[in-house]
Amino acid sequence: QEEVSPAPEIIFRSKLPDIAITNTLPLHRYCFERLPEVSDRPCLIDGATGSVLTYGEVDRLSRRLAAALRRPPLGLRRGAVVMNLMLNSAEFVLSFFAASRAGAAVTTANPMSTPHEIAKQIAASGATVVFTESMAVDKLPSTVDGGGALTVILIDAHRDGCLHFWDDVMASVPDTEVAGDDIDDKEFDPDDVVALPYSSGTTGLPKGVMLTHRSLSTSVAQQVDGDNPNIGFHSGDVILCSLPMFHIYSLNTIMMCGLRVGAAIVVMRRFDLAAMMALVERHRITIAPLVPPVVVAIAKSDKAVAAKHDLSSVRMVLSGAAPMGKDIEDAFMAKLPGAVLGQGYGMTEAGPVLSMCLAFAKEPFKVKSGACGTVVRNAELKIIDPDTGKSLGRNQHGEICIRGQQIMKGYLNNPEATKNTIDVNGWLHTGDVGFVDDDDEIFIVDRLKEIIKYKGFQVAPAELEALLITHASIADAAVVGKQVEPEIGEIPIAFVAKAQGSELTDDEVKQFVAKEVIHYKKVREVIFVDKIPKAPSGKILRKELRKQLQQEPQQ
Ligand code: 4UV
Repeated sequence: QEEVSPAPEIIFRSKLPDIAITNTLPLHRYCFERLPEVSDRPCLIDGATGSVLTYGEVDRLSRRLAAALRRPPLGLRRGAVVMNLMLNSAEFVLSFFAASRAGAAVTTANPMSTPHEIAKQIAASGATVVFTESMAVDKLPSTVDGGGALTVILIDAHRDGCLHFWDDVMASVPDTEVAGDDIDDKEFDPDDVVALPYSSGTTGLPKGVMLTHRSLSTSVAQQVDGDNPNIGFHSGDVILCSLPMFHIYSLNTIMMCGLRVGAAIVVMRRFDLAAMMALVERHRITIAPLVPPVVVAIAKSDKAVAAKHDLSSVRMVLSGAAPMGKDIEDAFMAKLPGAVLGQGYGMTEAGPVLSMCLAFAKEPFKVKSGACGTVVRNAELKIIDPDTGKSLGRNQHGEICIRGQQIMKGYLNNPEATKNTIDVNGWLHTGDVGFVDDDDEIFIVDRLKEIIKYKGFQVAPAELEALLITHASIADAAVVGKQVEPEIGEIPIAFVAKAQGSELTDDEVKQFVAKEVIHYKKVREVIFVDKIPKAPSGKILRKELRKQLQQEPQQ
C-alpha cells in the first residue's frame, strides 16, 4: 500500500541569517554581559528627578538586593515567586534582577488593579513577597493561600507591617558583602521560570505565562544580537521607557534589550505627552517605543506642542501591542520626518516578539507602512487554515503560528491550556489572523481569539462574564469587543440576559463591574438580550454577537 505523505509545511523565516545565540546563561548575566565595557555609563535615568544610576550601580544594587532576598528572614530559594506591583521605577528593575539572581520568578501586575484582581494573581502565582508602592499597598491581602504571611516591601514609604525597600531590605546587607552571592550554577537550569506575566491567551481567564531564562534571552538575542541586529540599538542610545514594565513589551524590548546593549533608559513613572516631549529634548532620547494610542496622539497633536520641543534626536519609533493602520503611520511620519517608524508584533506567550520591522535593522531594509514586521531570526512562522490546520502560502489569510526557543514553557499549573496553545510539534497558535506578503512582511487582519485590547491592555471576556453572572439579577452574559477610535482600539461591551422579573438597568450593570475591575476592563456599553446565543457545547457564539453589534444603530 502506498503511503500518503502529508503536504510539506510552508514555513516563513527572517531575511536576516540565523545567529549563534547564547541562551543557557541566567537572564541577569545575559543582560549584563557587557558590564565591564559600560560600567560607568548611565543605565537608568529617572524622568522626574533626572537622577542617574550607572550600569555598575544597577549591577551592585541588584546583587545586594538578591543577597537580602536569599538571607533570612526572607530566605528566598530557587523556584520562589515574587510580585512586582508597581509603576515604572528603578526599584522595579532592581527587584526584577535581584529575583533572577536569587533563582526566583517575578510575576508582574498593574498597581491600579483592584484588591480582588491582585489577590487572585497572588494566589494563582504562589507569590510570597510583593514589591509595591503606597498607591497599591492597602489593596493587598494580608495572608497568602495556606495561611502564610505575605512579605510586603514598600519602595516609597514606611509603614507598620511592611519592609522599606531601601532602609530595611537594602540596608540589611552591607555594600561590602555582596560579591558572589548569586544563585550558584548547580542550582540553576536555563529552563527555570524567571518572569511570570499573566495573560488570557486565546481563551478563558488570565493564566501565568512561564517565561524562562532561555526563552527571554533568546527573544532579546533575536532582537538586538548579531552583526546586523533586527533592532539596531547600541550603547549610545537613550531609550524612552514610558510603557509600563509590568507589561511584557516594556519588560522585554525596553528593559532587557536596552540593558543588553548598554543603552541609557529614561524611566517615566507613567505616560504623559507633554512630559514625554520635554524628556526627549532634555535627554536627547533616540528611541521611543510606543503603543498605537500614543502614536495617534502625537500624530494629532497640536503643531505648537511639538514645535515647543526639539524632537530631532529621535531616530526610531516602535509601535506594538495593538494594530496600527497605514493612515496613522503616514500622519505620524509627517510629524517626525527624521525618525523611522515601524511595528513589532508580540504576544506574551510568544516570548513575546514574533515579528519586528526590518527598517530598524542596523543595515535596514525597505518596509511597507501598515506591516507589523518580518518574523524574527532563529524562529519559524507559518500561517494555517484555522479549520483544516493546513499551512498556507503567501498572501493567504490564516492563523499565525510561531516556533522557536523564545516561546513560553507553558501556562503555570495548566497543562490543558498549554496543550491547546502549543501543539505537539512545538507550534504556538496565536489566535491572530494575518498573512505574509511577497516581501516577507506580516500583516494582521483579524483575531480568532476572545481577547479585547483596550489601548493595548488585555481584557479577557471570560473574566467579565464570570463576574457578571454572579449578579443576582443576571441570568447569563457574554462580553465582546467593539472597535472604536484608534486612540482606544476596542472597548468591552456586555450582552446581558436578565433574570426573570428583574428591572436591572445598564448603569447598574456598568457600576457593578466597575467596582471589581481595573479601569480599562470596565464594561462601556450594555445590551440587554433575551438569550445569549450558544453552540450545543455551551460555547458562546461571539461571532453572532459581533455581527449584532455591527447592526446596532451608532450612538
Ligand atoms: O499578550 P499581549 O498583551 O502582548 C503584546 C506584546 C506586544 C509587543 C511586545 C514586544 C514588542 O517589541 C512589541 O513591539 C510588541 O501585546 O497581547 C498579544 C496580542 O496583541 C495583539 C495581537 O492580537 C496579539 O496576539 N498585537 C500585538 N502586537 C500587535 C497586535 C500589532 N503590532 N498589530 C496588531 N495586533
